[in-house]
Order: sequence, then structure tokens, then C-alpha cells
Amino acid sequence: MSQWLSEIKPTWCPGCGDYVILGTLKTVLEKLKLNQDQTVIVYDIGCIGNMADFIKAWGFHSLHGRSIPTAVGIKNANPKLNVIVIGGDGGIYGEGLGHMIAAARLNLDITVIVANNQLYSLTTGQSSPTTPKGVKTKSTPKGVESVPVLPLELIKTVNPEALAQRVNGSQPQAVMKAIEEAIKHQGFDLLDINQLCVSFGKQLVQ
Ligand SMILES: Cc1ncc(C[n+]2csc(CCOP(=O)(O)OP(=O)(O)O)c2C)c(N)n1
Ligand code: SF4
Ligand SMILES: [Mg+2]
Repeated sequence: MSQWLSEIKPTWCPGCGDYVILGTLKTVLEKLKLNQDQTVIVYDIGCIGNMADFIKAWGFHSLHGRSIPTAVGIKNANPKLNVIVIGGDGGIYGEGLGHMIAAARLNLDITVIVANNQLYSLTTGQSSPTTPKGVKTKSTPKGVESVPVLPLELIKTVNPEALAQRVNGSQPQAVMKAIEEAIKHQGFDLLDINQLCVSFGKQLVQ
């Protein structure tokens, strides 16, 4: 049993990409030998936020869209801490978008990992800010009318020094490498992990 895993077993649907994020994050935390006592993970709300129960580290299961300001407060209160945010596209790019821009502009040394399944999945599949235009979802039966938010481009616009990466969530080696780079990076970093919600996102498969 890894020192970074709690005794609670994940409750995600079989085949959910969140298992890849949990497994790769755990492996990177072990590899980097981060001090468990000096590591705080702030979780947003959503399927991915439920990781709060599965990782053994200092954790803060915050509010939907409010994980980044919570992390900013923790980092400012104690800059020695390793602060990692884990959230979904709905929380980070929707309700929390302004907070992400503010933290990126300040180049605060926090790592933001987003499970981007292009849906509000915990609430059973409504469209999110990254759902492609035209895709039908529970909340958009005639198809999404807006173009999607482009998170990496937004970050690069407000802070060219930030590390902004996108990775395919079905490739664990690539996810692991990107998580390691993000945690090691000094300053703001965003890791956008593209994944599929196997329960509500089948229409997103191309
Ligand atoms: C302030 C607030 N607004 C809305 C909700 C309802 N809500 C809970 S999870 C969720 C969607 C989560 O989507 P996302 O952040 O993409 O995470 P996922 O479930 O896809 O992993 C919503 C809208 C809430 N809990 N709090
Ligand atoms: S609803 Fe989708 S995102 Fe949530 S656990 Fe199931 S497969 Fe994963
Ligand atoms: Mg989502």
C-alpha cells in the first residue's frame, strides 16, 4: 500500500479517466519523495474532487469553483508548502475561471491539475465551458451554441512564464511525465488532462 493512498477505495465508474490521474499522481508523489507533512492538495467539487477521500495527504475539499482561491490562501499563509489543486473543467474553467486567471497573473507557485472531461459529470452530464460547439448534452439538447474556452491559450496570454500543458489522459506515461514537470515547476502551472467520461460523454468520442 502506498503511503499516499488512503484506505478508502475509489467509487468512480469502471473505466473512468480519474483512476489514471489518481494512479499517476500517487506514483509521482512517491518518486519525488515530497514531504507528506508539507503537501496540501485542494480539491474542487465534482467526480474528480472525490479524490479527496482516496489520497493520504493534507487535503481541503473546497467549494465548486473555489479550489484555486483556497490554494492561494494556503500558499500565502505558508509558502513552504507544496500546494496542488485538483479539479474538473466545470469548476476550474467555469465557476472558477476568474480565480485561475488571477492566480496565473500573480505567477503563484501552485500546481493546478484539471480532469477535463468536457462535461459536468457529477451532476450527470451537462455541458461545461470546454464542451465543443454543437455537441448535445443533457443541458443542451440542440447542441452547445458557444465555442469552447481554450485554457492553455488563456494562461499564456495572462502569464507567458506560466507552465501550461495539455496531455491525453488515456496515456499514463505522458500524464505521469506532465504531472512531474508541473510539480517541479516554480511558479504557476496548469496541467489540462483530456479524458472521457465513460458514463455521460460517449457522444464526445470522435
Ligand atoms: C457553487 C456550486 N455550484 C454548483 C454545484 C453543483 N455541482 C456539483 S459538481 C458539479 C459539476 C462538476 O463538474 P466538473 O467540475 O467538470 O467535475 P466532474 O464531475 O466532471 O469531474 C456541479 C455543477 C455545486 N456543488 N456548487
Ligand atoms: S460519471 Fe463520468 S467522470 Fe464521473 S466517475 Fe463516472 S465516468 Fe468518471
Ligand atoms: Mg468535468
